[in-house]
Amino acid sequence: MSQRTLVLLKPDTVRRGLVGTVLARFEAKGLRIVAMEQRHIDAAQADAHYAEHVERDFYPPLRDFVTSGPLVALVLEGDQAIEVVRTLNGATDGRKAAPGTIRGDLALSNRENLVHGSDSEESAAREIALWFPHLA
Ligand code: RTP
Ligand code: MG
Repeated sequence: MSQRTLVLLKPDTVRRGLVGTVLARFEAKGLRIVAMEQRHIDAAQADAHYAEHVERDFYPPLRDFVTSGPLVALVLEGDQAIEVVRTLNGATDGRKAAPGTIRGDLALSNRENLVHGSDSEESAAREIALWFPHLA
């Protein structure tokens, strides 16, 4: 079943010059880029995106990180795109993520882990509406 999912290439991806490398992995997998934009978000947009995490202990440094510089937001489309992107991204903690995944190959942090991918159909719909309202 074709799905759309919201992906972020977080500020560490931009800072490290890995936008092309990470995008190439999604494209090579066969996912189609529906929309893509580089943005430097403010705290309000971070809070809206991470609504489920705003009360968590780890959230204040996460907010500082995702607002620390430009990121690239995109919508990817393809068969089972939500789960496929999560599998490509790998486990949250880059130190534990499996080799072959984006985080496993390229990240060494639990916070600065390069990528975000929507975690369910409901999250994808909410996040696509938040980042790209014209697609909702
Ligand atoms: P994401 O939402 O970014 O795709 O990552 P995820 O589902 O694998 O992880 P999630 O649990 O949703 O956490 C969101 C982001 O918060 C940062 N994080 N820091 N204990 C910590 O310091 C901690 N835990 C999570 C990461 O940037 C994670 O991707
Ligand atoms: Mg998540």
